[in-house]
Amino acid sequence: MTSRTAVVTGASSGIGEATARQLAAQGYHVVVGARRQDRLRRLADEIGATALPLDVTDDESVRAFTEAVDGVDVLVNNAGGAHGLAPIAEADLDDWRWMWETNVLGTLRITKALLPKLISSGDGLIVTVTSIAALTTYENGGGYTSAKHAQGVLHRTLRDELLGQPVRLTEIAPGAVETEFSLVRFEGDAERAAKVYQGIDPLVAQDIAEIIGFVADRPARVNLDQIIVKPRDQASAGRFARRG
Ligand code: 8X3
Repeated sequence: MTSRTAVVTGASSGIGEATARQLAAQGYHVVVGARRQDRLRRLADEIGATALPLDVTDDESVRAFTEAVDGVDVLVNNAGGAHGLAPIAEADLDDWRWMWETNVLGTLRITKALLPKLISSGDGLIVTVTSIAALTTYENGGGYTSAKHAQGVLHRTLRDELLGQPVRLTEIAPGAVETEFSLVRFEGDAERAAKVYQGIDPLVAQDIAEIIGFVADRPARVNLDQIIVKPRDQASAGRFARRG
């Protein structure tokens, strides 16, 4: 039984929740952070994790969270998401601000805050869940792709800056994963969200969680730098093989 501690952000649903379950099953002491406390506590009770309130866009919340965590071996930067799907010409500044705050500055805030603990663990690991949107652009996706690119650059820069320190860094860049992602992007429009995954066999949160579990359990010498994972039915951000 490992006594390693893993922090998972955005853990109240989707990839974050599945990752928390996966790491708990692998014997990690998991600290789950998210804004939605009711869901988070239910999850924590179920898997024997510690639930702490966390809003990665808020300095004070990140400070309190960091203080409450004794030691950290693994940080999974999962909090983030998309708001809207609009051409640049019609960009909603508030949507852009939200995406940059959560994906980019949120990752920066929590990573910076937990970095001393990750280094002093002697074998730290930072997994950042970006997206294929961190590697490509697509029409109407500028707010999200630019935020994901910036988040990816932050993560990859840290890989360089931490060279020589006992911290591994893995970027996971998923394509279409059926979670609440599209529901959030389309502000609760379930019909529009469902269309994103219509006629394809999308990835599910557990697929990503198992990859993170695999990454976490590699020996300290093994750094999986970047993992791109898409459904078989998806060739690129905009190309899907849809049935029916
Ligand atoms: C989600 C994947 O293709 O909608 O991160 O940008 S995509």
